[in-house]
Amino acid sequence: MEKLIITAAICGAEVTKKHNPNVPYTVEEIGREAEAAYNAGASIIHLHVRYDDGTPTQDKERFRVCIEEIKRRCPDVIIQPSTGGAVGMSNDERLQPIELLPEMATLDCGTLNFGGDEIFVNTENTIKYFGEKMIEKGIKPEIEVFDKGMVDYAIRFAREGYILEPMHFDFVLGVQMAATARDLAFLVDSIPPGSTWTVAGIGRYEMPMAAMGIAMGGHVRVGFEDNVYLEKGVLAKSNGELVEKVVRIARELGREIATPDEARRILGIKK
Ligand code: KMH
Ligand code: ZN
Repeated sequence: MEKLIITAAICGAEVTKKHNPNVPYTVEEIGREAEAAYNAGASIIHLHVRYDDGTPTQDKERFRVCIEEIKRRCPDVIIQPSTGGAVGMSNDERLQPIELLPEMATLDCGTLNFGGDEIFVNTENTIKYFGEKMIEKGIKPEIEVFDKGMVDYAIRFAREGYILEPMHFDFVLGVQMAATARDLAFLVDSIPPGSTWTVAGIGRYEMPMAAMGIAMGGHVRVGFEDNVYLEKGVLAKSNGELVEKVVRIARELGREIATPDEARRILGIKK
């Protein structure tokens, strides 16, 4: 098995300090949380940014200063800005961070319910538009999959030239699609040979899904964006604690942890 790539989704757009006071908002807090995750073993930082009051933003300049702060603290980590942003943002608003030419960025491959009355909209044209932009700028997409149909969209759009292969998928389970072993196995079985994948379980499903990802030879995403608890009733003090827990499980299961450069090789990213 390849070494394990751990992605830390340190901030998200929806979770707040009311859920966990350690959720980062300021540039300094975002840098500190990225560093804690990196020191614990994360090789990729999945990045959303906030204004100091916690409001999510896709503002290019805010991304620029946050990325500079992260790179100052962990120069070799892979930074993966979100192009999902927050529900309700326009396409061009969401795409701003790719102007900074990050090594990776997310590419959400379908529309889904996002709690209450919220809908996270990714039409076919949106997916194609984002895919083309990422090819143009040489950015490796992480294809965000919340449902099986999104795998099928990615396969179709790759065939049509909007996404390059081999593809890298992130299965986000527990938002719309259930977070079960059966669902994860179904998704893994559905992606083209030669693809890579990671799994992110939401809320209480985070660590069970991480353990399954480790055992199945996939990769793992954890972090405050997906879950704020270290264990039942215990808030995590930092994203670092969540990454440390994944590292402990991986060690028990005999899986070594990838460095950022090893992650680049596994994902086919040229630095
Ligand atoms: N905040 C969600 C609406 C991504 O980063 O690409 C979208 C999201 C997915 O988090
Ligand atoms: Zn995200």
